Amino acid sequence: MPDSYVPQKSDKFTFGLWTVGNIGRDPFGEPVRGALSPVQIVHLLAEVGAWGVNFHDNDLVPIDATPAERDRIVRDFKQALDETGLVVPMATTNLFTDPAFRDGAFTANDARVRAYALQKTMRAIDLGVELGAKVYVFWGGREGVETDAAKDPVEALKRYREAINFLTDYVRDQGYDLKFALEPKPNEPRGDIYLATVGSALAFIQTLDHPEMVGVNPEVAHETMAGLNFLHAVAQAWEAGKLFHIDLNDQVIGRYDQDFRFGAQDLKRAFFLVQFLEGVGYAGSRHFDAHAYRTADPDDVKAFARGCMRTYLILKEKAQRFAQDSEIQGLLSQIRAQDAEASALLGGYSRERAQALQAAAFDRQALGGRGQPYEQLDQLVVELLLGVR
Ligand code: GLT
Ligand code: MN
Ligand code: MN
Repeated sequence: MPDSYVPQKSDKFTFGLWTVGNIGRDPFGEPVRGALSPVQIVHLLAEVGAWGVNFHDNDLVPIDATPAERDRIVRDFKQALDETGLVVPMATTNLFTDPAFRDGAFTANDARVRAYALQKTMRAIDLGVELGAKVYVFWGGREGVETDAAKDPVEALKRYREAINFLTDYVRDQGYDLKFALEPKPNEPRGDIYLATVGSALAFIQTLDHPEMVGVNPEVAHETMAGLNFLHAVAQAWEAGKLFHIDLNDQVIGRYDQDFRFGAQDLKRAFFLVQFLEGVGYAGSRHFDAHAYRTADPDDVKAFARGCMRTYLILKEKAQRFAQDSEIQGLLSQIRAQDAEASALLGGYSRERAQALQAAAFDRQALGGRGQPYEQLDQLVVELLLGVR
């Protein structure tokens, strides 16, 4: 059967080294899969059809590597990129695995830890830029607390701000073409993490010295863990000009941090997300920050990666069908039809408009008596996704 769901470079599908490289360790169990080298992962991603690969500094260069080891690893990695044509659109810092960061990095109570975190991040930025990254992600997995007795939350935000300001100035000083993307998460691995949601990150960004350099990297699972509507978070980021990157995966509300294959759990929400990203013309990476089930063997890991991209492309096609479906579009034009006389009452403030509004007569009961065919519309969406229209 001919297949139109084969990923193309223009789809901008990326994976982190840590995603298909996940060895299946969890808090209760040891690894179930052997570690792949970065070079092997690049070849695996090329085989399944990805466009790019992202990494944390220590996914690529172990934290204890000597300068000579670093140079060899980076050289081999670059060679694998050249051989496969894969690009590195994004890089980030691991500020969470090493015990040094047990109380956070930029918000740790120990000033020496905060200073080390800045040094580590500057070096990781240099590495990311060397490999071509244009977006630099900050996921503050350890930036939080288990007990609020430990840190003053206002002081923590001040420390966070000072760190991001320092690093935007570093990027400017180096003349790098690099933007930052803050990745919010409500909890896990800390009991509570600062800047827990996309909304809180967006507000924080406006307080920075160079807000134009800083956007967000929303992740499906992270907003979903908090029970929030991911599409709304993405839409707000987009509308603010701050959707610099996106982490696609899936998650059941209220469960542990699952990082499931994109679309594995909630196809309907995934559909509305893809429809949004494609509809507004989001031009950044479609990054899958997910990993295969712990039960997966190496072949199943490839099936996982292919599945993320294939589901995205199928949903993209469904969005085109949605736009072409005459019944759906008919309902939408009925729902969205605007009454010209009423519309004239709306708009920016003027004294005349305020007076016209004050004088207008509204038939409240008629307004309340008017229903909307959202059941019909939603059922059509469900049937579209189920493949019967
Ligand atoms: C980590 C986390 C992700 C972040 C990555 C970037 S690492 O796996 O769960 O959500 O995007 O640091
Ligand atoms: Mn996650
Ligand atoms: Mn993520």
